[in-house]
Amino acid sequence: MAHTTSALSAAAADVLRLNDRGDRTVAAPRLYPHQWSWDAAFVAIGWGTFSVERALAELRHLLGGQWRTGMVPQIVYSDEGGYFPDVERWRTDGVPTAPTGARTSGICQPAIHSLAIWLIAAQAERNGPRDLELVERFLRETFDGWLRWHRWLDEVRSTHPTGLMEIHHPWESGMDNSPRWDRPSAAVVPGAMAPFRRADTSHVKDASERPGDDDYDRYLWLVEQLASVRYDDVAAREVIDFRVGDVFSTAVHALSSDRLADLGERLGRPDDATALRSIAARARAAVAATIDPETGLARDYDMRAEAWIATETVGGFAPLICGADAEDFARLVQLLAGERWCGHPALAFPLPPTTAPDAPEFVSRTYWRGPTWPVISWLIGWALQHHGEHDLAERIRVAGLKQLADGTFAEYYDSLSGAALGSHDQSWTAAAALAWETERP
Ligand code: 9WN
Repeated sequence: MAHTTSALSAAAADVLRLNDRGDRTVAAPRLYPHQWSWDAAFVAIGWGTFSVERALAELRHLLGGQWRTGMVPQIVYSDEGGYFPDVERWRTDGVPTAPTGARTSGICQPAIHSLAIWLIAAQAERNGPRDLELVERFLRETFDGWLRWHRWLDEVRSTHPTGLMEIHHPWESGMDNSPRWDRPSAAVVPGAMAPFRRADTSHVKDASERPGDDDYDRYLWLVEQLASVRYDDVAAREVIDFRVGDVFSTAVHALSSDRLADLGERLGRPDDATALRSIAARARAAVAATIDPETGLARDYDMRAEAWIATETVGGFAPLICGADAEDFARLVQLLAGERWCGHPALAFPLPPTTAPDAPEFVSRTYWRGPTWPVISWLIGWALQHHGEHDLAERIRVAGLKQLADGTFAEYYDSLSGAALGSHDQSWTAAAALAWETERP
């Protein structure tokens, strides 16, 4: 059923309600029955369009899973079953740095949360004093937690000479089987471990939409390696087969650190705001330094092989997320709008596919190897708008809403046929619809 725009917002809000578990939202009804870190941030943006209170509860719940190190974990588990790896597989129970009040995985995801808080605060300002008071209280109570998260990413995860944020598992990037990780993943050689059975392929019937079994062997092996050092950040660097500087996560960190600095100023924490501005500046400079002079795209860095990773993926547009100097920025805008990317004639919608359609690694329906992900389109569009690129931002918003008018709220879409893929009723897809509707000029 095709949705008109206001009906789309109503249907999107229904998806959030369907996946609502009171103070947290499951990422998808069956495939992802827990709270995921970056999903929760997008989802909070969605909730914020019609309930600031519920949006803040989402982020509060996620922060309840924060590690003593400052890490905000990739998954805060609920008691619902049906997902693998289950929490036991992580062996985080009893790890000295793990939280005691929540059961979590042992890795993280991109730090988009402070952008979410910033957007929710802006919505509260439009709504009036009651919501503003909720945001002020939320900030007083949680600012230190978000600050510790950003400091940990800076002090512990950004120590490599490239200044890029270091990840130890493809899941930490949120773009699990992206061609970005093909080369470093080839160096991951799974050893002996307890057998396992995947749950995802029983929910998503066409296995070609998901990562492969060999990907999963590597994912689980990396979990073994991290668990073997009990998630000690320094020891992990020594044992882990996968050590990569993730340029997209670095850009997200830069963007969010700036937004948290804005919030710190508002809260009367000028010193913390200054520290956050420096973190943002360092991360932004690291992103800029990765730009391939030939293609204009930003690159990841394989820290074990000591080599740049120059795949043509959406990760290459990282400087658009955090801002860059005018020349680099303009070149990327042109590239994104052009025939190799959004303007590619074979695309169902003029939206950024996760891999360039003419790149050899492109597969239009396989997870992060080519489909379009609405939240990624939304984030890029928001950043373009924020940096003054209104035309392209608006074109992405309009196309994004058209894509979502099928009402499936799919996890991702075949970038060539436009078919809905993965889970339906995916929470962050509903959130993207709500955010786009709210940004209507
Ligand atoms: C592993 C929840 C998550 C997203 C990720 C996406 C997918 C998990 C999985 O689902 O990853 O984290 O089991 O496939 O890749 O970005 O946060 O929606």
